[in-house]
Amino acid sequence: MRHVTSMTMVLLMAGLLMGTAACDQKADQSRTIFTVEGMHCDACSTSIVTTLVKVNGVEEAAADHEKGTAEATYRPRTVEADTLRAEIEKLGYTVLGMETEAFDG
Ligand SMILES: [Cu+2]
Repeated sequence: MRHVTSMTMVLLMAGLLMGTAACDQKADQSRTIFTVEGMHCDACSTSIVTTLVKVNGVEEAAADHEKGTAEATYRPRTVEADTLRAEIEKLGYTVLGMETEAFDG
């Protein structure tokens, strides 16, 4: 009986440790889709893409002035979505929304 109890404890502790590790670990890659107000033509979307890809940590960027969206794939350990939002707003556009998804590996 004693043995069973300690085994259960060990399993519980292992579960807790794994849970903690998963929470601390940032994903390797994130993608954020920005809803952008103020893009009117290809030059607008191009300037957003050009600006985003220059940011350290950004791996890919795209923008669509017809849909009013821009998106970036980046390393969340290096750069945050808020930084990218600030870069877009520095160009004179307004970011109305952000949606981020994280990937592992
Ligand atoms: Cu334009």
